[in-house]
Amino acid sequence: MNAVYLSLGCNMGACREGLARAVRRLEELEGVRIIAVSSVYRTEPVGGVRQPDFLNIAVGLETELPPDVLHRACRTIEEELGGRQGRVPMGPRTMDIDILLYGKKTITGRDLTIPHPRLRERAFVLVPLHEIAAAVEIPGDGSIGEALAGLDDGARVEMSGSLKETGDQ
Ligand code: PH2
Ligand code: MG
Ligand code: MG
Repeated sequence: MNAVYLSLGCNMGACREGLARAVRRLEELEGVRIIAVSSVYRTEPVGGVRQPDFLNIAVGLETELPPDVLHRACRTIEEELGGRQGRVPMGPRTMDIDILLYGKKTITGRDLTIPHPRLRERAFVLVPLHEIAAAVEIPGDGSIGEALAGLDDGARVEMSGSLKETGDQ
């Protein structure tokens, strides 16, 4: 069984509902068991264009699915939930699902790099991930807790309840 951590983000449409639906769709995948879901964080957009704040969460799961199969399944869920509209790089999207860590594996592929190449640089990824996986190791690179302690990202990240609560966005 592999412990896998994902980052989910949304800044278009009904995001809290969309994130909840995405988690349910992940749970429904054959061979996937959700082990942890972080709080919801309202986060300042990083990079790209002027755009609304994001809601971000981190999700931990156990799976036997190989990385490429899980990656395709995440793409399918993104598309079902509206995909990325406008296709602006780093731009607004209804659902983005990124694989951050896949057990102790490192993968450098054309479509998929694990650990996620910008994992250590982004508060909107590390803060939610730290909530559910502080002691988890980034292969060859220390723990999530150490990565967060060394983070140099002033971007705003605020806890904003859980997926079970209703809210705006
Ligand atoms: N995703 C991006 C680009 N910028 N900023 C925040 N705060 N949250 C995101 O999920 C995000 C982003 C591209 O995937
Ligand atoms: Mg992303
Ligand atoms: Mg993505």
